[in-house]
Amino acid sequence: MNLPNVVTNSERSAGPVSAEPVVASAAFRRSDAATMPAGLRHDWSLPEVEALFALPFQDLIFQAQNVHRAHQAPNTVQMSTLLSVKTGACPEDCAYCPQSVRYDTGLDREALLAIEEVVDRAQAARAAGATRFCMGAAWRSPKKKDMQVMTAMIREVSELGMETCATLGMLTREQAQELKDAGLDYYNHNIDSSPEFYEKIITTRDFQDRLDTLEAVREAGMSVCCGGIVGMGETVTDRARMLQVLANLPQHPESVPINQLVAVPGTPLAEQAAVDPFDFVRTIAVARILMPNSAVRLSAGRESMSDELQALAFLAGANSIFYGEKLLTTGNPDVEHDQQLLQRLGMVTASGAS
Ligand code: SAM
Ligand code: DTB
Ligand code: SF4
Repeated sequence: MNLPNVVTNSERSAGPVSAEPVVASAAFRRSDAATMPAGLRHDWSLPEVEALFALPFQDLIFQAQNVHRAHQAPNTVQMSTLLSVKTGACPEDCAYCPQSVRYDTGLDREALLAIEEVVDRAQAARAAGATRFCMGAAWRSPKKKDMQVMTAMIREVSELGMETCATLGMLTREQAQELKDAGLDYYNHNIDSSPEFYEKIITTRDFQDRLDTLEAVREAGMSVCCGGIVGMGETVTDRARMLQVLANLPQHPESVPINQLVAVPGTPLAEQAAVDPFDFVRTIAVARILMPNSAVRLSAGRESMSDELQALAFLAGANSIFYGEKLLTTGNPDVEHDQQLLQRLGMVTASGAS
């Protein structure tokens, strides 16, 4: 797949923009969401995207909020809970990642978890209000024996009535189809940054490998979760390029996680200076404008963000979070704190809880 600029028929479907109050669970179905009469765009030029980044902050947020209100249920957040089902000892060299075998981050490697334990954790996540359960594994790509366990695991989590997501590294077409057949709804595979910056942070695979897996996931009929990381030392142009690539895919990812780098001691990016919070929010706002029907997820890094900054990210168009005390190996805000925050902001979750 080489970044074509095609609008798919499913994305052309126009519909009325609802101004009704929100019943979150129904309103969040993006397939029902209204699209602009002209359809979604897949032909963004880099100067156009850079021009959005260059807008005065308030103009950008205003534009993002307008797009958000026209395409998404306002005041609503979708919550996914993550679980690392296989931790550490990954052969890849992603400079941001505490799970790479190449960096001494003090992380204990763990074997693939037992299916019963994963199902217990998924049940607990559902009880706490998560609607999607995302299983992550520190693999370059899954092996045959891994696929046998993962497909059985996905079947069981799916039977709980939750949406399922997995992030297991690169997939062949056959593997993508096997996961789909097991009931997997979403596959997370991030492009992480611009094609140009990518080789500065990862040398063990290339950007095209990521695009090939994304294409395999699409062909198998799964929803795509694909985003990246802000704060690795990339330029604003790199951020614009990353979002341009995502928006110009044949179909926008249904879910776009925007992670703020969690600078983990022992990784090559441990000493990376923190990103300006307004620049982080700008990235969310531009993602919202470019991909109006997608869920934009305020992802890693929330533990170090103030409530006010998170509120600003929601105002800029974020409408999804990772929910639960842990991401994969690093911390995330307490469930109680998140529930309080949503309540203080008058936000409801996709499951209808406040
Ligand atoms: N091994 C699989 C892969 O790389 O595709 C799946 C797991 S990997 C940990 C999933 C994503 O987590 C990465 O693509 C990256 O975007 C994000 N991530 C990993 N470490 C991070 C960090 N320290 N800060 C922010 N995001 C991070
Ligand atoms: C994504 O974009 N972010 C999540 C999920 N997809 C798999 C992972 C964040 C990981 C942060 C570092 C850690 O906890 O290990
Ligand atoms: Fe491995 Fe994924 Fe971490 Fe890269 S991001 S080192 S592929 S677990």
